[in-house]
Amino acid sequence: RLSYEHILVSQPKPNVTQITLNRPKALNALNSALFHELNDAAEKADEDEAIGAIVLTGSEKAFAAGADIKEMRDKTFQSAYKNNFLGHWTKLTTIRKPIIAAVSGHALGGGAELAMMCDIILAAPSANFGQPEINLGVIPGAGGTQRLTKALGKSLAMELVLTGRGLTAAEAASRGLVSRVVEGDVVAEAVKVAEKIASKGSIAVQAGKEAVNASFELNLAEGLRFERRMFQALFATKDQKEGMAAFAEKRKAQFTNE
Ligand code: CO8
Repeated sequence: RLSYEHILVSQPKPNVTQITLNRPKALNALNSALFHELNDAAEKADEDEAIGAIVLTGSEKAFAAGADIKEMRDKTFQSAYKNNFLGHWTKLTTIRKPIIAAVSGHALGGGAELAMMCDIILAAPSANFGQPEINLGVIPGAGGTQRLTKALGKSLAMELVLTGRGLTAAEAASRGLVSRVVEGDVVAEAVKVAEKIASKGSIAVQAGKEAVNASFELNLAEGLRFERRMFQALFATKDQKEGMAAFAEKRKAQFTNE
């Protein structure tokens, strides 16, 4: 863990892993090496029984100002296509534990797309989100035309993608791109949310994440069927017995993640 070059990994609470993007001089521009480290750290947290949720953040000035333009500029179609350039970016969406993004400052291009790969986004008042790729002669390549459109609707997403203009934190919150704007320490608040999630039964948490994410892939009838099957399956867990017994006995549930 100490060997990462572009990220910092810490454990602000016994059950929370925090990953901090750490290329301050480049406003956390995302390069290939950084993504390999991010994927590795996220996978380790996913496999760690003690960890219940992950916080992903950047600096005060930038969550991430996008893919590293200097790394990209001389790429050819042939090499990008043959080597599946940035194909490993979506690895984060296969992590089973919840990931909470704490966004301050710029979240642009690949930085906005990275935030949108997380499960919950909390924004500082300084946060700004945008897809400025059009100014570089390209379009978003890691979900900006898809996840942003699902979050904001067609008209606003189209405006952002085609003009390159950004969204303020307040606008992002009013349109549901982020869950809320946090005055004060947004990272501390994200850790608090992560800790709260980590205190629940991990099987139910994983099922909740999987079911909400299914709504992006399935039609309503299939999504409802999936949800009901997961709900029914949870009656096989000890956490369901404990959670409902604790309610009836007017005490706090002690989940064992079984
Ligand atoms: N890539 C590389 N370096 C960057 C990037 C970046 N995206 N953003 C900032 N930097 C560097 C600057 O070059 C500068 O370095 P140096 O000091 O060596 O000149 C340093 O960070 C500080 O930046 P600025 O001096 O520009 O800081 P400002 O506060 O003046 O401006 C901005 C901040 C507005 C954020 C500005 O830096 C900017 O416009 N950055 C580029 C934003 C952008 O266009 N992002 C989109 C990139 S394209 C993309 O993300 C495509 C993703 C596709 C994924 C495909 C997956 C398959």
